[in-house]
Amino acid sequence: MLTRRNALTALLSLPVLALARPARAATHQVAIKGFAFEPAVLDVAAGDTVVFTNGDSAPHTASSSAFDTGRINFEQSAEVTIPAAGTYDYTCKFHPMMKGRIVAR
Ligand SMILES: [Cu+2]
Repeated sequence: MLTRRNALTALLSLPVLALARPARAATHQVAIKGFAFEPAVLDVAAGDTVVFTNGDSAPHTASSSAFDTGRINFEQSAEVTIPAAGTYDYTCKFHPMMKGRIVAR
C-alpha cells in the first residue's frame, strides 16, 4: 500500500538514484583523411564509443594495444569502445606514420 509517507520516501530517493546511475556513454567521430586522423587527439570518457570513418581511397586501420578497428575501406566506418581510463596512442597498421591519441577519463 502506498501511504503518504512511503510516497514521500520514494520521491526523496529519486535524485539519489539519478546521481548513482553512470552517465550515458557518448559517441565520438574521428575522420581519416589525407593519411591523417582528425582530430589527432580526442578526449573521451571511459566506456565511450569512437567511430572512425575513412575518407581516403587507401584502406586504413586505427590500432592500439587496447582496440583495433581492423581494415576500414574507403567511405566505410568502424567503431571501438574505449575500455577504461588511460591514454591510448594508436596508428594505422598499413601506414605507421599515421598517429592518433585518445585520452579517456
Ligand atoms: Cu593507413
